[in-house]
Amino acid sequence: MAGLTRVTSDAALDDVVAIIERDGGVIVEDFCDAQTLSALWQDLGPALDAQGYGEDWYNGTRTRRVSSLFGRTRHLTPVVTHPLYLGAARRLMQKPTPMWIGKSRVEMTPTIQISGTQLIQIHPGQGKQPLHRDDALHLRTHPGPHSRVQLMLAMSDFTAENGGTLVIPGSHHWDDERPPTTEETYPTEMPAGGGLIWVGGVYHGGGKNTGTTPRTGLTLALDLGNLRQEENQYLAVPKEMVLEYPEEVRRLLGYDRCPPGLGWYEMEDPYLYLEGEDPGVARKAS
Ligand SMILES: O=C(O)CCC(=O)C(=O)O
Repeated sequence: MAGLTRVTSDAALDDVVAIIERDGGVIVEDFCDAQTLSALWQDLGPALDAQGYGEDWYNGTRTRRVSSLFGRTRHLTPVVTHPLYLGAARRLMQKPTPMWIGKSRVEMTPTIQISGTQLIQIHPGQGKQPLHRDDALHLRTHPGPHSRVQLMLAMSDFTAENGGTLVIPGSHHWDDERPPTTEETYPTEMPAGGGLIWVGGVYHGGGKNTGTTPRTGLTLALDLGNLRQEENQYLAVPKEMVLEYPEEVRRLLGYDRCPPGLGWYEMEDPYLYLEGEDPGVARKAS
């Protein structure tokens, strides 16, 4: 097959979900508006400039990475709640799961949550990253149900020369015996503001930068709510900043309870703790 299908933000969610199910990913050419992109650069650019290169072959010795993104900028809400990204993530992962509780046959629908966040700047001279599946973090076997939907927002133009993410379309259908090869990859080419959305079972990796300028991407992962978050969002985002986000984002950051009962605090929805009095503090004081 050819590279990934390209759509624009006004594409129908049903169509985008069908493309992702088939190919494992899609490119949304106009994912992020120029104002948001510029605000993200303003907040995150200095941290990137202050960061040294990675020190190992996987993270890249000519690559700079910055994490804790929801704690460093207040401009990620339109990115994580983009209707095609969040919409596709919900449709692909939040599948009702039937179970018996006593004599009752019930269905439970899992939540989803923000997992890892990183700004990744690949500099000239950086070689290609080993191809991998991001859901391997959760020791998943393949093929199987989707447990991660990832986004790469192009903060600068992505080209074949400057290290645009290499993707093997359709590889989420493969089993765990078939190895990925560079020959099967397609580079992600998209203008700054474009977004690559892909599922965790797709083989991909950062490309080789043979150009003269760095390539910068902002990546976010949404995972099923019953899995451990890749990045510890409770430490990455100070509580005062969590409170500045709308309810949907606070819940995505992990202040939510995944049915039937994961993540509770004092036997309640942890979201209640954010705004109200902390029952744990009251208990410790008594
Ligand atoms: O930077 C990229 O294009 C992909 C990076 C990636 O897949 C990773 O670091 O795990």
